[in-house]
Amino acid sequence: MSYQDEEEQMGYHVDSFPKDFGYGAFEHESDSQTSSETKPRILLMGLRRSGKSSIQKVVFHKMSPNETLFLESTSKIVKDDINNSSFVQFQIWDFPGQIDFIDPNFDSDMIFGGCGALVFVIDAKDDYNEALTKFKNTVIKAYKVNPRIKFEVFIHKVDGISDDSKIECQRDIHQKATDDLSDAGLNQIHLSFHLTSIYDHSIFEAFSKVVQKLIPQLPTLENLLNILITNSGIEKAFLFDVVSKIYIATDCTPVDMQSYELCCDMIDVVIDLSSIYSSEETAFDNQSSSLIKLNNSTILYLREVNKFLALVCILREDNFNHQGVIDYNFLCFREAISQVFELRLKNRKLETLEEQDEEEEYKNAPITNGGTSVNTESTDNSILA
Ligand SMILES: Nc1nc2c(ncn2[C@@H]2O[C@H](COP(=O)(O)OP(=O)(O)OP(=O)(O)O)[C@@H](O)[C@H]2O)c(=O)[nH]1
Ligand SMILES: [Mg+2]
Repeated sequence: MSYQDEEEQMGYHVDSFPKDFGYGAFEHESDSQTSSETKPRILLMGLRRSGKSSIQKVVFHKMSPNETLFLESTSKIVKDDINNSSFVQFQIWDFPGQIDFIDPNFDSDMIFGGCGALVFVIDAKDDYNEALTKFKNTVIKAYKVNPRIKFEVFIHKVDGISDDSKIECQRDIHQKATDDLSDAGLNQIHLSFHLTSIYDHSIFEAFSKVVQKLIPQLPTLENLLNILITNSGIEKAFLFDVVSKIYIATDCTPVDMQSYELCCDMIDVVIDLSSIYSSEETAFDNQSSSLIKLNNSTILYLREVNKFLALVCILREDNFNHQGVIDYNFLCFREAISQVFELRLKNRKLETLEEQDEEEEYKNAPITNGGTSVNTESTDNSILA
């Protein structure tokens, strides 16, 4: 069932972005769309009512946080395709809280096999001991099937909790979770912890970090951003996926929440205004840019990078005197990004051709060992790939 259908049935309203300003196929990719089976998966797991479906709806479907109060409990695995940019293509699987791994219908090889990241949501406002037990069992099971999974713990619903209590809660959960895993002989597993709430930007920030780990080109993107900021007098730059407002890369300077929030708000302003005053096609196109001067001599500057991505920078007003240099550097940056896309597309096409060749070779290989076709070369290649 698509989100649109669900939305109509439940009659809730989705704010901020117009409905048609959604994800779609990236035009360069139409001939090489990754099939949903091969897209990396992000699994959302955790106890019932911990907030999994709310996170998915708020981050990827623009549901306003208050509307999540009316979400019904999930009864079966809900798979959601995210095609937001050429770099970021994945599926999110939202699990029902009561799912039981001992159930013979739970095909753990299939579920954890193609999984890139497992997000385990723990309700910080609830007693979390039961959640930790479930977390331990989940990690043990998932790691056995696929040791490459990234394990991400969202200590969720931290709105209305004081900063001290948040830190104490994170420390306690971190300690207990790592102790549980070392008791199970799994010290080598790396866990990442995030304090999150759907009522502020923390959930977008945390999801940005989860998604970034699934982007193989991340170091290249970060490098390009570093080069851009050092040569343009920019303080901070984010490469945003415009629809979800998750940032897929930033430069190497530390991220502070306030700057991230400012940049998110800027995207909202730009998209909302241009959706009102321009046509559907031009709401976000290659002419899209915006400049906002703040009252503390700081400038926010947004430029379109491609159909799905925008660069949002924070810089001092004095440094903006050389706007020509900044704009020129930006064009070089945009060109470099498109080259990364092209390279990736070429590699994909090559991979597909190689796979086809291998299949052909395999079919034509001499038959030995009483009917079993043996072709060591192609087997080696497929392991390397
Ligand atoms: N205060 C607060 N409440 C939240 C937050 N996230 C989700 N909730 C609330 O938690 C309740 C449960 O949310 P769901 O998203 O349905 O939980 P779930 O994990 O999908 O539950 P199941 O589908 O039953 O497994 C809803 O009433 C949400 O409004 C949050 O960040 N803060
Ligand atoms: Mg749910």
